[in-house]
Amino acid sequence: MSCKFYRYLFCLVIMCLFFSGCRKSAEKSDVRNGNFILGFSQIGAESAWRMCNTRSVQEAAAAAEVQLLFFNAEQKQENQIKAIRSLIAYQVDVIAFVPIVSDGWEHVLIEARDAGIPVLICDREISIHNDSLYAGFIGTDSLQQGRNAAEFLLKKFAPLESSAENDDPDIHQTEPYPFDRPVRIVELSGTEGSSVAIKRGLGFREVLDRHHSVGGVPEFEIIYSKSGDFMRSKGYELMHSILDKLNDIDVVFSHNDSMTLGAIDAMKERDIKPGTDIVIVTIDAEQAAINALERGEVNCVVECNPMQGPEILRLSALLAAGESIPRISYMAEEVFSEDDDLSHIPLRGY
Ligand code: GYE
Repeated sequence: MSCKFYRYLFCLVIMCLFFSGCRKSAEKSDVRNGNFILGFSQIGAESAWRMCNTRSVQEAAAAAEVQLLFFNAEQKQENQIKAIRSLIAYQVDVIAFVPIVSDGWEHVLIEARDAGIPVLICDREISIHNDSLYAGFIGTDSLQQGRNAAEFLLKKFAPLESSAENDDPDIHQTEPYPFDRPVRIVELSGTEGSSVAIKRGLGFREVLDRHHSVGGVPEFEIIYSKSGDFMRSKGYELMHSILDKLNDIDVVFSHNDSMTLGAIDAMKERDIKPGTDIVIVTIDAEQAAINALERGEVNCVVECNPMQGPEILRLSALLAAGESIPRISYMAEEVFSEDDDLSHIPLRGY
């Protein structure tokens, strides 16, 4: 066969590969009646919260009969960037993704913009110079979650006489606290560089820093902080290593329930009574954490709502139809603590 033939054959193969990987332009015309293709890049499956978040998106897409191209990045940002590039090549109508960390998204978002594909940021936030590169954010207010965690501690460690003055019988006071030293707090933080870990830590410190010692009420001191990557196994290992080197720990503030449950396992192995010997404040509100709250092993659970699927599909449908969406949409969330009537808490579903 001549060289010319093989050249034609090669071009033919490339053309078939390219068009087989891309949508037919005719399909694009369906987007206005809700038939669109949503590309979704998820972080992984590091916690019960994350797996519920994934189910929520998949179930919402199925209910809306929207074609979902779903990628699991297995905790790697480079896998998310590859997935987004594949979704651009496939010419999906909308790209939604959960940024595992805040930085490093500028280039791939420019590629999505140049391909004319709107992007919805979900759950965690990104920090980029040009925020016109994404259409909007739907997720949880992690700064407020950190604040809520600290507000509980201000109540928990308020001087006994002040709660007597408030006549608030529902405030569970610790035993008369040795007010001769600050309250010593250990922080199990989330994935380093993730917006949720950064903002939960900021919100927590902002409230504690506002509080100052009045009439002998102790300051609050974060004596140790380290990332457990939102994972139960790392929360367990971290708590054991902390207990090996630190004494007089009054509080564990954990950025998610998975790490908290691991930390509780470690405490129990050392005959430390979680929730009594060490006050525990945790974020997410998965069922296992609510159960621990009911057993008195946790003192406060700050809700972080993973059921974002319906909102993600609703906002994506607007984007697919060429509509604009709010820049920021927060999920509704509450705080559950030992001072509440826990019987009203609905089953969590995760
Ligand atoms: O708190 C944790 C998950 O990004 C808000 O990530 C989410 C966090 C959540 O692994 O359980």
